[in-house]
Amino acid sequence: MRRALLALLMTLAALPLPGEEAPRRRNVVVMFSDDHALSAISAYGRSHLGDFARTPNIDRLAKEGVLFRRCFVHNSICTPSRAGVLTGRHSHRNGVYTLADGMDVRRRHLAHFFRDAGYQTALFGKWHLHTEPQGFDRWEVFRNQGEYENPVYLSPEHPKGRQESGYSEDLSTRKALDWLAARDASKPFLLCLHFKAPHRNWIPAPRYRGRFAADTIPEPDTLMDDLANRSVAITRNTQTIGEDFRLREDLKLEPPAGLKGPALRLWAFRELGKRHGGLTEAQAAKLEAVDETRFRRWSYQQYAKDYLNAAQAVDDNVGRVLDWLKAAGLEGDTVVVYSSDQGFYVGEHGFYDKRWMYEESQHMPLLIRAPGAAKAGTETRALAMNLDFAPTLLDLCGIDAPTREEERFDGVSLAPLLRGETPAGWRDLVYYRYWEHNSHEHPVPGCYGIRTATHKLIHYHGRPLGMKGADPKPTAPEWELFDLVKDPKELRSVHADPAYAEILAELKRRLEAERARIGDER
Ligand code: SGN
Ligand code: CA
Repeated sequence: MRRALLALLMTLAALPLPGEEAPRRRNVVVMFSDDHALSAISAYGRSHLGDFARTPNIDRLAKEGVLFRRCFVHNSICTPSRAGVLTGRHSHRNGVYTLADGMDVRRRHLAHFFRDAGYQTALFGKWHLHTEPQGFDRWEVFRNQGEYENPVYLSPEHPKGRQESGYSEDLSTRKALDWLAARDASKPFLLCLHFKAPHRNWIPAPRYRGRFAADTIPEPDTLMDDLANRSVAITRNTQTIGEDFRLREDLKLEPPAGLKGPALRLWAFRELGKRHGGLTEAQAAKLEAVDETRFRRWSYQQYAKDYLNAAQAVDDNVGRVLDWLKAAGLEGDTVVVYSSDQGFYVGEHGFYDKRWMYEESQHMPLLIRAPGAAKAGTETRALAMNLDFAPTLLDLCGIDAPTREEERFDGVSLAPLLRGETPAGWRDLVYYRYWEHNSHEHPVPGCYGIRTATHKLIHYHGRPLGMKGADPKPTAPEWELFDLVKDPKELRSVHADPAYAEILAELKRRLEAERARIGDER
């Protein structure tokens, strides 16, 4: 009897008092783009792209939420980054090392954890984890990278895909909003809207095609980087603007049939000169040899314009989702995240693409709006990672993190940072590992390293390790050490500078300790 009475009292104590709100079950919207560089997001401040990079809708999230200045990816390539976001685990702990690895369909991740807690879950847009998405009540995804125009969507009803007409980002967003409108309003939701843009080959929505045609986009001051004073590896890159572009797909040129080799390149140089160098037909015809500097600078104009124009549709659609949430009265109950699978080079070091552990590609944008849980309009410089997204979202929604060994997170919840608190003992480094040793399209040797608030240590270990898609040939090991305070653009590795001997030894010790801590010792 006494026990029953006690149980009743305890139940009553757990109920909200009159006038007190029941614990809220927040909804979650994750908007995740592909290859969106911080330099192209105006919330991050003025970059070399100046006023040409304007993202008013993503910037709303900065005004109403928290902007993370130092969020880094654990492996700067699409498929592994996405697996890291979903599982909260490093590559060696989720089995997705390279672009060629699929997500094991038995592996439980973010969507399962939300669904188990009573959430409705949905995913629209890019997936790129090769196997069929699991854990989502509803999904419609691109096959592999997907297409910008008239994309094919795979879904449970159309496992082989069905083509739709329109522009990728607008279509995926329409699907997401339709799903929201038709959802069961008595349950909370997790919506993942994964954009395709601004991935190569940077095809803008029709409404932005030709925008900036008459303008000159400012160049980064490292566009003509000679790549001296760094690893041998960086000099062997094949992601240099101009030189490593395809004339048709990347430069949007239409070469006449029959032209090949040097004659074709000279033709392209003249065309670029007319389009981006202000040359008349007669002036262009007088160009007798390709000038590599001008070839890169003119190619950069084409690239930067296409990149910014493709990214604009992402921003538009972020705005559509934010407007919808507001109109539906859900703004105050919904956590909104904006991020991208990694950073990207928009001309820095003369590059496009990612993969390297240098700042532009290791860096991820991250903005989180969480009414009641995040201090609006603030920013943090604490070290964050993509592996933290899943723990953070569960935490914000009051869902326990998984405790099974094979599901336990490597990342941690960013919730204290959202409240403006940096807990004592917060991580003082982030670990990075790229496994796709010299894969054919853009060879970057397998490497691992750490980034602290002030330094970056990178080790190209040279071992292919039998990774899918990697080159089986080993390479000579190399080190790079950057002093991010004195050399934020990473133009001079100081690993062999005697003045840094002590710092180097200390960072090598910390790197080994981190590898041992997370069990990544291959
Ligand atoms: C494609 C691109 C590459 C890019 C990879 C990986 N070439 O292969 O430039 O590095 O995707 O991108 S393309 O000519 O086909 O566009 S990722 O976003 O999936 O990691
Ligand atoms: Ca990507």
